[in-house]
Amino acid sequence: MNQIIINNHSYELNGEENLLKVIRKAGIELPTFCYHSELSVYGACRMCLVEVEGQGIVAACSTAPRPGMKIKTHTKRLQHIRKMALELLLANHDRECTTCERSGSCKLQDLAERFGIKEIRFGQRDQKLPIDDSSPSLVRDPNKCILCGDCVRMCQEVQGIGVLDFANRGSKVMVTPAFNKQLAEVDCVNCGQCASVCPTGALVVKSEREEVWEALQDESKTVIVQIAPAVRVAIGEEFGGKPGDIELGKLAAALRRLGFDKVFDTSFAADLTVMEETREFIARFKNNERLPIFTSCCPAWVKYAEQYHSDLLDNLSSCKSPQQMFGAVVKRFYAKELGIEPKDLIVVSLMPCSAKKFEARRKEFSHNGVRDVDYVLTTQEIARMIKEAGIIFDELEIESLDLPFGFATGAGVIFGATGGVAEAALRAAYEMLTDKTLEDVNFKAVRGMEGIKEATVNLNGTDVKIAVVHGLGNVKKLLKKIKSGEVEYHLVEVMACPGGCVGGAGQPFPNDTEARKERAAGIYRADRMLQIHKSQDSPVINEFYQKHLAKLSHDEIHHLLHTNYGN
Ligand code: HC1
Ligand code: SF4
Repeated sequence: MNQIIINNHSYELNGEENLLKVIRKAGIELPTFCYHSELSVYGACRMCLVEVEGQGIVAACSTAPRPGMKIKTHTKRLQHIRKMALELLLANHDRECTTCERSGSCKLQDLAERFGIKEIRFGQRDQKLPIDDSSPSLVRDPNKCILCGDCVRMCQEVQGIGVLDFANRGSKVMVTPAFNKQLAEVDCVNCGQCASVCPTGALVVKSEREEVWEALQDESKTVIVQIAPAVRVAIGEEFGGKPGDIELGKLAAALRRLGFDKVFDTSFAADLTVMEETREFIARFKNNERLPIFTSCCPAWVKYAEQYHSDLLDNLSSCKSPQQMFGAVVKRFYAKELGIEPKDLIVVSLMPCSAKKFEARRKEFSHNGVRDVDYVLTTQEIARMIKEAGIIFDELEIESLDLPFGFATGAGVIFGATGGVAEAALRAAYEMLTDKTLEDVNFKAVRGMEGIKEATVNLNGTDVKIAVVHGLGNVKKLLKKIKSGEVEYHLVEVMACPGGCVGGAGQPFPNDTEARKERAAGIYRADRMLQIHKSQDSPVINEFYQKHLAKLSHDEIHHLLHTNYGN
């Protein structure tokens, strides 16, 4: 007898740790603001209240299920309490929904509609709190905060940083960085994971849509776009598709209709990164020098290392990220080919990530006041632009990307999922070290959603020890072990966001564990569908080396494709 009764129907318990999970499995979408399966249970929003016979009203998220429990989920009393809670939240909340970045994906707006809230019986807070616009990646609007604490727990528990917290008492309680500082003044690494769990518009990724619209309408500019690996497996979600659907062809068609002159692929630059990073790794591996080498393509991780582990900066790969390699390469060679000044070639990136906006603004990536990457749009932002232009995404015929920088191998595409950068490097390292052809390109030990993965791969008789870590909280744990000598590796792939780039803060909502898994599966499907799986086999990469890089000195190549963080 392992049954539970929900609204007079019987359901089997199956080890669920709280009532909310049982009720959702029974097909009832109990509302909640503060429950996320990957965060600790807070139980503060009081939206998931249920009536348990003999026990009264309890929060489903923080109540363990017991066999024989009799539960009601939508009695008149519960409906009344939920409506009241919503009205109180709305009374304390900025209600300018039409101009809010989260309009259409806001949980508060959604529940107000679902519960038929037509009027709010409590007066609205009159004092407007200042908006924090200081960060290159995020905007924080405390007027829209409902104090669910999701951002606080995400930053603390999953990312291990803890720059956000509750401050003040009573009616003045608010979420803020310490001492009421601005986000840009504290140790925020711009990962945006706080915005990914924010149910309202209190924390959002900063928009650059206006700047891109302007560039697209400026006849004196050539505007090109690079598409990051993880965008292709998530953009479809904005148009009714499922996480993991590969929609690169429709996206290319939509981008041309928006007015982009050329549509290229960041994965081309990821192939270039593989070549550079693997050579760097092999040289250091052979000399047993500055090991482990840490990947450096994730800008939130780079900032994290700069802030907390300056002693490890020498161990970071000197490679620029693919986003920045792409920008550097096209501003130097492609602008010349087109016969235009680099400032008239506008490079837009489509990224799953909020930290890429910060990366594009780093001083290392501007020359004479011209940025290598001019603007960064997230997956959500480009979807909004497509909708704004009235383009019916579903009805588009798929189109190919432009050559040469629209050509990528599977190795460049798998960068988008945790483990992909390490796997792409292994596909190259094996052949560079052994001079043999790698037959099976699948290094499955580095795939999957486990927070810290380890693998030992035998290359030419030598064991290469690899770790793959994602989510900064896991990074913190792993670095502690590395520094204490408890574990030793030759190569460590680090991504700040859970799941790697597929889980970046610019991805569509919900950006949860399930969605990340499906998007990662889409990334590996995309690899299988491509003809070439190794960066070193790319004819475009090989031609690029011959045509452009062969003419440059070692120093010039270094300046173009590499950098030095923390200086
Ligand atoms: Fe990523 Fe990367 S994989 S960092 O996650 O190295 O954002 O997708 O574009 O630059 O290629 C992000 C993704 C992305 C870079 C590549
Ligand atoms: Fe914390 Fe990342 Fe949000 Fe910054 S962006 S406050 S580091 S979760």
